[in-house]
Amino acid sequence: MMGEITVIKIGGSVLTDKSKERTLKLKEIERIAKEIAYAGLKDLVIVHGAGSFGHPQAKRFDLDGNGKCSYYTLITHEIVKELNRIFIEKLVQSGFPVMPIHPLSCTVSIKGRVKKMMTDQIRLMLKNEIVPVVHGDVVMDEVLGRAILSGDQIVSHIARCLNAKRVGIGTDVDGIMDNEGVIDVITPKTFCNMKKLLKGSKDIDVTGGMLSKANELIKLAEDGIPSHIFNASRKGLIMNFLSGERNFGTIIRGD
Ligand code: IP8
Repeated sequence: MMGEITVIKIGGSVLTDKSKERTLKLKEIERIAKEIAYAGLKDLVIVHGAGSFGHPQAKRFDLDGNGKCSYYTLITHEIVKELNRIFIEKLVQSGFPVMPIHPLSCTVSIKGRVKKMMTDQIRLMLKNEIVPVVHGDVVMDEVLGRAILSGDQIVSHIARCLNAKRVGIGTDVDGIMDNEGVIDVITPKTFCNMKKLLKGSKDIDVTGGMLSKANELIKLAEDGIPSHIFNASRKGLIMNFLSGERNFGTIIRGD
């Protein structure tokens, strides 16, 4: 039986060193796998970003621009799949029942936005107490030929389809900041004034950093699904989020 669904995204900057191509933060991946396993939440969907296992390659091959070479698309997909396999391996070693889902095989986009993503297999996994682990990917696109799909967009799509109760976005910063520090709560109304404070990423990021993340989550909040951005690089916060705590990071909600 499926209960109330939680979707958590672990950013690529938490799992990999974004300043060096194809470089893992293996100790961090192990810690995160243990925290998720320890929290023991089964009605959970995990999504992860690509970090240095996808962004530098997509940039080099111009996959966020006009590059259409199918070989480069394949290489980029294989690299992010490699990160997914390693994360899955650490979750399994921590005693947590997971299975991979690769968006390229179940998603079609139109101008870089999800048009269709099959979620039946996600529902069946959850019904059978298996936690799906999905990732940002390159997918076939009806207009562009292929497009890079961020984990953030995948999070909001899955959260809507499954009517998720909670959405957590684990990044390598403490939340959304203004000049005085972390902003506790953001709503669509307050977001307009703070948009200008948000920037892209300092490292190579073909999907747009904090600004596109916030844009995605504001739309989700308008549809009635709140989300919580927090620092997943700080020990214990993933577990705290999964246990229902809310006194850290930034909450994005409808009003
Ligand atoms: O790291 C990007 O996903 P994100 C996916 O969640 C690729 O933005 C292949 C760069």
